[in-house]
Amino acid sequence: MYRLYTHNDLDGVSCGILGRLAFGREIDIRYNSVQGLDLQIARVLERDLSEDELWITDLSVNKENEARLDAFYQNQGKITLLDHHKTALHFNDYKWGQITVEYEDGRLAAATSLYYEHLLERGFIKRSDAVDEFVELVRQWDTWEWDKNQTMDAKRLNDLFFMLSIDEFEERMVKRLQENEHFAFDEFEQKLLEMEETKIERYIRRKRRELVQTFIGDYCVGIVHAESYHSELGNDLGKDSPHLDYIAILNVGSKKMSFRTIHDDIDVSDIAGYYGGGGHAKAAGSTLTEEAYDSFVAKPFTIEPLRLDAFRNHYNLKHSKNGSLYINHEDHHFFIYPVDEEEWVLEQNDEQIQTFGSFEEAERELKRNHLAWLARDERYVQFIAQNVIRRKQLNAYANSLTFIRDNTSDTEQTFPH
Ligand SMILES: [Mn+2]
Repeated sequence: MYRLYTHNDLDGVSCGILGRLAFGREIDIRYNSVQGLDLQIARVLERDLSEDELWITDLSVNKENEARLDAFYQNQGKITLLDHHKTALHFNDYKWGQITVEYEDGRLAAATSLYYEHLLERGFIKRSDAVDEFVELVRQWDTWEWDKNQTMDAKRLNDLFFMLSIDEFEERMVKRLQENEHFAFDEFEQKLLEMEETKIERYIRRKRRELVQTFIGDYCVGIVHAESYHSELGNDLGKDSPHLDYIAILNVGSKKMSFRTIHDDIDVSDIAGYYGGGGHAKAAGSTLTEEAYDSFVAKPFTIEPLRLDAFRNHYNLKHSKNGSLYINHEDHHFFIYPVDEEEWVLEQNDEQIQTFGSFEEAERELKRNHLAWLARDERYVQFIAQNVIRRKQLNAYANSLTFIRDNTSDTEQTFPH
């Protein structure tokens, strides 16, 4: 018997699909959550597995199972653990561990692409264009390379995965890959996907209005509570607010949290690791511990959500050489304007607080530390008008000084109060 223990996400289940393609009914496939795997592994290792071959893909095991698996391997047991998570790299110390995070050409690895190559090498599966294409979509989805390459079918594949049960998805995909030369969605799936895309867009718009911002440790964090679409949320909210170091997505019901970042200099697997979880540099997760609950749920509870930058403006625009006006919850106003290309001034309530090398840096500082948003045109026009009036008053004032000076014969100046 062949046995596969794999993750219950798209990457993990696609390993199952490959296993089914290779071995049909000769393979026993178990889809597990990160938390559920260890119990399953402990249980199966109690059985007589002398005739069996085992794979664990897209997941790793705890210390006890690590020792058990090594003993099993030393005892002529056939086991391979294939994973692509950085947090699993220490399994490479074992002959039965094969962890690849990145290929030599710079592409990131996924469990599905690693298992496909493993099965090809062992001669268990036949290469085909359809399977190549399917594996590549899964790889791009799981490594988030689809976003950079705009491989929308990779995202659609994951959407479809979430719309169907695991069994139904597995069955559909196995049939598709066996019968077709190339991988494609059928008409029914395309219709479903269109509806789903509209639904996700609406969900993200609603969640954006619930996003709160705070500092936790050294990081400026965006926090949102959500049960679904964590990847899309993390990505869209992160891009919408690049001043945030990462986005924390909380599910108090399931006591889980996900971390996502769009920044290359931030590694959210460190943050997840701190709370006992793990993952990748750009996407990681952990359980919502009591400590995490305090930092991410209790303390930020009274913070008002981040307001959206005005998006229908014609005058008050970012990067404007005439200046951009921002306001915050305390009704302070902030003005960013260029002195020249390399010097941007940030003013708070008409007083300069700092200068920056670019508009982005000034806005980042403003958004991180003053929680301000781009004001609407009406407010901008009012602000500019007041400034014109103020300037006129200043000019009149300066003129009056000149007038006074011109009318005094001595050099002493009289200042009106
Ligand atoms: Mn994976």
